Amino acid sequence: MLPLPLLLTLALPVRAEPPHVFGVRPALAPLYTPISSKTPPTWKCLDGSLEIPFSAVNDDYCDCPDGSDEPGTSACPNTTFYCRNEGHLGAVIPSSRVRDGLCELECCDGSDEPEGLCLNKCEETGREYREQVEAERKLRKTGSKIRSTYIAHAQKEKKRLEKELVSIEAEIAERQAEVDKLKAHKEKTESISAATMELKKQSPLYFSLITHSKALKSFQRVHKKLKERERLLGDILTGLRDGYNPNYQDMAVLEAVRGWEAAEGLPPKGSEDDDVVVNSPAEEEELEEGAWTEGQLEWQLNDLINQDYLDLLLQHETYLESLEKPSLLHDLSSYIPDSIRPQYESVRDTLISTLQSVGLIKGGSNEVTEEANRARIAFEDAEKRLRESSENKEDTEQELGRLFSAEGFGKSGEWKKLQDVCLEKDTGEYIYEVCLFGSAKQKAKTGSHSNLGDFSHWNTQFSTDDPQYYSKQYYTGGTRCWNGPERSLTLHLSCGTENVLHSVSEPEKCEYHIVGQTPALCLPLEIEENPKVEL
Ligand code: MAN
Repeated sequence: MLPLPLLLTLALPVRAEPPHVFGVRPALAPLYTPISSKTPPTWKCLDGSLEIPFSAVNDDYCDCPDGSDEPGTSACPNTTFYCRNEGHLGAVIPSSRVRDGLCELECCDGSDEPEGLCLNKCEETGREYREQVEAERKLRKTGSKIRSTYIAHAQKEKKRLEKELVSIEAEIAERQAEVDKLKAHKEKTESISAATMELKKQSPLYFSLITHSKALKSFQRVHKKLKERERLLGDILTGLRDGYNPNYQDMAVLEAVRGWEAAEGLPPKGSEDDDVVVNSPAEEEELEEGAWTEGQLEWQLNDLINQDYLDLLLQHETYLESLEKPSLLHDLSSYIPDSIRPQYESVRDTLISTLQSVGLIKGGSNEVTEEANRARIAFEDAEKRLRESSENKEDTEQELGRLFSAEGFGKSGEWKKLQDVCLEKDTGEYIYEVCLFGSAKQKAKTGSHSNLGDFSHWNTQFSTDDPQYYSKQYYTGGTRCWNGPERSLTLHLSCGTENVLHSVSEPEKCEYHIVGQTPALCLPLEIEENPKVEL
């Protein structure tokens, strides 16, 4: 144990205040009170493990296991030293930096080194610090006023969106009712139409058309088979004609070959040009007017067979009806004044369709089907309108949800005002454009531009309660860099009275950093962001 207490400064006892022990932060000062009942006075290590003479505190020898007896020296490892920095703010440094011959920046009073080694710069440092704090305070005061207008904007937006939601919900209810009504109408007309169609199918004309179609199909099948068989026989006879030996004088074979040659218009085998078709009997055949050629039979028969005969029947009925005289109900419209004709026609159509549905009057050809079609289209249109309203509702709900969410526009909605606000910075070579919460671009003066990405997230390294969370915006998924990653941008923001971009850098290829300011980050003065000094 060193005999002389080092750097132990006892303050004059003013109103029983605890002595000031060198290197002890003010909050812990009361714990360094000597036990005066003992002679000489003693002191207990802060962990309570040892009682040592008070003179052993700060004697540059480490007595306590927790190092608490040497707050003003570097004798104990892993302890801290407090410099009072009068005129400025007190600071805490590791004890290992005490009396190491270097003037610590944090200790502007030079108390970490023996007297005379370091100048006391606390007055100047304190003044500069206070000026800086004052400037920041003013900035924050002005900025936070602007920020509060942003918050007010978000609240207005909330009200607007809530109102919009109510009206969308009313619209949905209305459109849903319309869909239900039109659905019922559609189903009714469809069932009437289906029954009517069944009746129409009983028509002898339709029946005959279907029979014709079936017969044609059968002919087509048989024709196909015969063609195949003809091709096969042709191959056999051609083979026989090419390969038979005339020297055998086999009359049956000779007859077959000559017969084949005649049918195909081929010259007798053995003559010159015996491959050339001279006279095809098929080509000679003359077609009746309107008769189909073999090619037409091959290619167009299917179309005829697959025709929609029901549709044909309906067309036929329409044609017949066009020849008939219009009914009294239809005819009456020519006597109706123009001003009320639309109302009249609407009432008339409803009446006609009701009378038709109960069988009191004959439905015009296709009218039932057309009505069913109209009902289906009206129903589908109404359904589309309902879908649009539902999507609109979803979007509005999403917008509302994002408005006051930490991951969206902030818990107070302070960022909403800046949605799609575009800021620019001209660096000479490029103009950088950031549309907040939208996308970022690097625009070349030549007119071309590269996408630097879309807003993706805040600074998720911090919790949403930490103001640092909102100090960075990440834009990702931009245009891919040649031989490199997709372009991306980190926007570093701090409190300022304007929304502005100050500087741009590209520390890694195609990874851009932009530094800017915004009032959205100016918290009101009463909210302390980061208490600088622990007392
Ligand atoms: C362009 C710009 C640059 C980028 C290179 C990468 O010139 O987008 O910022 O570094 O492409 O090839």
